[in-house]
Amino acid sequence: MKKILVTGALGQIGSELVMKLRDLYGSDQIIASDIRKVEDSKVVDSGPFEILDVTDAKRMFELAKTHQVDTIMHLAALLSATAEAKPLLAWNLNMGGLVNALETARELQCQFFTPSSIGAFGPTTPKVNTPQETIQRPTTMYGVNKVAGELLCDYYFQKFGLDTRGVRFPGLISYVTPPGGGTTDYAVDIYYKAILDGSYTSYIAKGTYMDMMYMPDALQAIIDLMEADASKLQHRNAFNITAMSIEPEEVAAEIRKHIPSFTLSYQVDPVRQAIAESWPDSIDPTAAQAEWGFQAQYDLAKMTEDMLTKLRGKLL
Ligand code: AKB
Repeated sequence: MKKILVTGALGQIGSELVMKLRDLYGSDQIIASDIRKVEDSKVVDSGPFEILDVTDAKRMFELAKTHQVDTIMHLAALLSATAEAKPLLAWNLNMGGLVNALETARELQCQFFTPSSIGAFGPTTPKVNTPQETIQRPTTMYGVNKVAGELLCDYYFQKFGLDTRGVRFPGLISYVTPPGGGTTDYAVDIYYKAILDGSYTSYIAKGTYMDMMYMPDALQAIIDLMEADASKLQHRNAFNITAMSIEPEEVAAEIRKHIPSFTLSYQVDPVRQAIAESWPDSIDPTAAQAEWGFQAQYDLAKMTEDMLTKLRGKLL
């Protein structure tokens, strides 16, 4: 039976991943951790929870050792827009946290997962159907962290034989925990505002395509990749995965099928727009499909219907 330490467990991915892992492997098998504790949180209340600042290498190692974990899922990180506002903090947290998690995994011989992102690409990367292996010269601190992270995970596999695995996530959309400080967050905010106000002002310009994915597909991808036959994995740490390539007008049109009066306007944020323009329009997930059977279940229409239904239940 797996015993998994999850860092950043109260974040956008962590708060849903922990619950799914507890359903799959048992509540006591999943050690959730985050830099702070939140009251009335399902993650905190449904199983073991530990306070962990991922830049504290000693505490991370001790926690992993005490709980005798065999897997580390390292999610704690600053997202792209926050990292651009606080680049040194991003370097220290994103890279420091990752190297501490990898070292803990190496010493305790754990299987290891950490996400990369479409942010690992840059303006000189081919923009459409971006290949699995291609130019990676990102122009953001987040992107620099993600490329370095992909390489570091490959290094730990090649040098130490550590079973490191990862995906390049697109923007993730969920009704459970809002993201914080990302460039793709508009695609979450738009659904909340559609329900609450019937209108949304987008900070991302009309016609700006980015890859996105609904959270259930993202969680399933993590589980499938971690359970995949290691002998079939050639890329290991940076599989392109995506469910849809969309821009604000397309999301609005889909929302209007359920809320006909919904209106969309724009007040473009130059910082997040520049980040979005430096990223691909669409990425090619064929390596993930071929090597471990990745397949998204939700397209824009199916996701929109589910988001609006769930958010109505939550917000109204
Ligand atoms: C962000 O916008 O920073 C993230 C990402 C695509 O990695 N959602």
